[in-house]
Amino acid sequence: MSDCLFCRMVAGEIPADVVHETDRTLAFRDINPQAPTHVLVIPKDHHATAGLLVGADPQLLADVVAAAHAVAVQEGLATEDGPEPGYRLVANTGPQAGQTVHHLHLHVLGGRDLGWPPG
Ligand code: DGP
Repeated sequence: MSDCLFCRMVAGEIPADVVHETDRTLAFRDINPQAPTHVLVIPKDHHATAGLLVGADPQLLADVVAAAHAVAVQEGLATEDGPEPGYRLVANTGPQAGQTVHHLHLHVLGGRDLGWPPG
């Protein structure tokens, strides 16, 4: 989609600080980090939400989650077989949850104690 910010990043039209990439996913640092590690993981194809993607292409949703875990391992937030020290995956979905970019993205947050409940 030509008017989608994240599609334009996938296309290389807008610069991104890429930390991980597969043939179908891209991960880059958030422009406004909320934690020492704050990376966004997206499918390269445009899908607005996880709920829409799981119906259209469930394997791609699995690929996005796998990429998020790979980022967490790369960032020292988890190991291949364990969750220590830990990280949070967030998918803001819809206006009341604060989704501002309507291209599915998983926030990978970590590197500090994360409070609960979130704001
Ligand atoms: P959300 O509120 O869940 O839709 O999160 C959108 C995130 O996208 C937000 O944390 C800020 C980030 N963001 C917005 N514009 C840019 C950009 O141009 N580059 C990068 N790297 N991140 C962006």
